[in-house]
Amino acid sequence: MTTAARTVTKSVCHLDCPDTCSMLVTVDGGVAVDLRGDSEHPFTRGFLCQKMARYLDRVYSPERLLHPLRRVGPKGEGQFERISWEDALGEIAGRFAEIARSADGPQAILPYSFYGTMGKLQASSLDRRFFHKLGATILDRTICSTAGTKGYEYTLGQGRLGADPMAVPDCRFIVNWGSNTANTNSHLWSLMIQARQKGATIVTVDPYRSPTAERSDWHIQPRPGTDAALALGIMHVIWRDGLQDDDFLERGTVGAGELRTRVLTEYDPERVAAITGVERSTLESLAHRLAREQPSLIRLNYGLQRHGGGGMAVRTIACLPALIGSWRHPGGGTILSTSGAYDFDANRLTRPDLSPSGTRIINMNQLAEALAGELPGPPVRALYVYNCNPAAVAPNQARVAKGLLRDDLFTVVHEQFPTDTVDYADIVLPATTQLEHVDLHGSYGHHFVMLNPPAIAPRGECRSNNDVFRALAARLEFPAEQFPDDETLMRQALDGGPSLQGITLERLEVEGSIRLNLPEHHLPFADGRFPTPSGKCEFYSERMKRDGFDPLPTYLPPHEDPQTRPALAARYPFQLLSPPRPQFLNSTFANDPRHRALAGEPTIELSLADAESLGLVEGQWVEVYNDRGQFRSRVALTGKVRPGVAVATGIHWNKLSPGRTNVNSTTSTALADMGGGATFFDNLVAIRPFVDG
Ligand SMILES: Nc1nc2c(c(=O)[nH]1)N[C@H]1C(S)=C(S)[C@@H](COP(=O)(O)OP(=O)(O)OC[C@H]3O[C@@H](n4cnc5c(=O)[nH]c(N)nc54)[C@H](O)[C@@H]3O)O[C@H]1N2
Ligand SMILES: Nc1nc2c(c(=O)[nH]1)N[C@H]1C(S)=C(S)[C@@H](COP(=O)(O)OP(=O)(O)OC[C@H]3O[C@@H](n4cnc5c(=O)[nH]c(N)nc54)[C@H](O)[C@@H]3O)O[C@H]1N2
Ligand code: SF4
Ligand SMILES: [Mo]
Repeated sequence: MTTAARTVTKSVCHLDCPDTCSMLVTVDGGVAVDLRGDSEHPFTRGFLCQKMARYLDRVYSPERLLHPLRRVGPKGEGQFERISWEDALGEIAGRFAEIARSADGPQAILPYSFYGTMGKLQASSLDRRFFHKLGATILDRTICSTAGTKGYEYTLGQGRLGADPMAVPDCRFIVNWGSNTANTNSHLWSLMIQARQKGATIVTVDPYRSPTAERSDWHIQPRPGTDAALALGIMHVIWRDGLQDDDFLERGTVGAGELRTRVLTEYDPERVAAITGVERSTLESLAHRLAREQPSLIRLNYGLQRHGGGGMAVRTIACLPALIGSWRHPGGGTILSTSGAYDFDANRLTRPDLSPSGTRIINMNQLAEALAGELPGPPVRALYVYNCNPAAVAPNQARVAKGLLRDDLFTVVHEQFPTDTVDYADIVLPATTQLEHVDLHGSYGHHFVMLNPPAIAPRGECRSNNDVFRALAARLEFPAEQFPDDETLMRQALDGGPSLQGITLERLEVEGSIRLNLPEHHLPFADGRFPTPSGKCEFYSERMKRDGFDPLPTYLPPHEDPQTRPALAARYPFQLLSPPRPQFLNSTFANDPRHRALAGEPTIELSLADAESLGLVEGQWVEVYNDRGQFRSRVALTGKVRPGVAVATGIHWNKLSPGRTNVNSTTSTALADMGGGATFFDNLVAIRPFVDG
């Protein structure tokens, strides 16, 4: 056939990114030939980021997994033979059934997934139903955002609600707090630039001069993990100088008196400077401008919460807008996530009721411990990985790898590419990409519901996550009505609460993207009412007290803090941050030749003073290490960190890294204070020259 029509499909970017872009895919003769940002979409505004601009190279990459595979060599070596879907599904169903019947029971099976795709269907619908029905261990998906979400929720009553991103051009003072917005939320960044064109100031609070800090008007560089102390110092200055919004405090908060006493007595600018390294004059000026230049906005992101006290830090910063009344103004307040505005019926999609009560829950950050049999309950005998690459992204890689090498572990990996994790699989299943399957999307950075119809046929024998779970459910003779088709699932998801009223599949099929039923500028807390137990912003939280936390905002130092753990810091003197490179989306694209070329080799950024005292020079190969492990990288003297801090951007694949280990060889499985969150950036390391051989 040579004359198939040229069509344009409206697709949705599936990546774990707040922007959830609308994309136009041109298909000619069944082949996608062009992909670009949708210029009519109010948030996408016609551009995609550098990661997705060449997504078609990924879809048509010769490295794609196209057929089911069975392991033929030793674990970890990635040697496979092609098998049929029949054989692959038969083997998986057979092994699962056998484990479920054994004395260990179905909880010996562990699903392991994250948001390789954010789609409602392919990320979290039939997968959850399948493992619930099977009685498998429940995975607590904590690797990204749970610490801060919990802290934010204690304070404001909803972990995923805040200022309206579309109102950001009206802001006067914008703080990117632990947020590399220019790279990780580039469409919000462009709205910040619009605000700047109208006179706003853009500030970034980050221990690293990130690309966002570089492009900001003002960069404030605290010591890692000390953000709560900085926020408490801001409160001190605000109350001391009478810049608070007394009316909002009165109407909209509880515990203002107690908090005021605490910050005035305990968090004077000298003490805050000693903890954070931020000078008194900087703190005072930041506090004054944040309070006075309204609307002021704090874009809180995930960087600052990957520390021992990350939940408390977010909780503390989330108190600031109520103190200064910025919730009153369009664009004012904080933005952590917007996903709480969507009234999708998540339980209807995931059916937690199918899971036997009392089923074990495993925190995904503790995969190393789970595979080593160190957690309560039966041993993990089977692991089913999808939407995730734990053999590159999970902390304490040496122990994760040791677990994955276990001969008695049956591992299934459903993937698009031969990742680090695939190398450990017993059975590999080939996954469709976003252009090859259907999905329904919300967002955590805007307020549109979006439909992603398939634009092209699946490549090779690839199947979507839901297609595989339907097939496995059939083999295990689970009731067919619990595993319906994707259209039924989309209708169930859309049959939710008020923000979705009138948003139907039929409308989405025509319009592609529809804004939630919200006022033009959504001002969730302008009236001083919050969905907390008290109905106010809780400076004092009875729930936190009950859960064993300080009920008032406070500073909790990092687990691996040079100030409070000097003996550890004497051995491992650098606080190592490992945020993603702009070219990679976590470990996605880290195998793409073009993205890799742009990203360059693994680097460790150090201050000149530290490099000199270690006798290290630009470009030299070093080994970065601690008790958990080591990885190699080149010294980069970029002037972007202060002494005592190091930055290794990632996430490189282990097998494509020199020495075959990446930064997560050094990161810890210790949990944050709240939500079982990860502590990737709470990581003391030492650095020595790498000597080959
Ligand atoms: N290009 C790109 N975009 C992405 C991603 C990606 O991998 N690549 N990942 C997506 C995902 S899954 C997520 S969760 C988001 C993450 O979005 P962000 O939170 O913006 O991402 P990070 O780069 O992890 O962290 C932001 C900044 O926090 C800083 N930071 C580290 N520790 C501290 C601290 O103690 N205090 C303060 N104030 N700052 C600190 C880091 O130096 C970093 O520059 O981005 C999403 N978007
Ligand atoms: N040191 C350090 N470690 C980190 C972080 C950090 O900043 N520093 N960031 C952490 C954060 S915030 C996160 S969110 C995690 C992310 O970690 P992961 O969730 O592992 O994210 P990715 O590395 O993007 O891997 C997602 C995988 O899903 C696959 N995939 C995509 N779509 C589909 C699909 O439809 N079906 C199937 N079966 N597979 C699909 C992709 O091919 C890709 O390999 O990493 C964490 N790890
Ligand atoms: S900005 Fe985010 S949503 Fe948009 S194309 Fe890039 S990764 Fe996808
Ligand atoms: Mo994330």
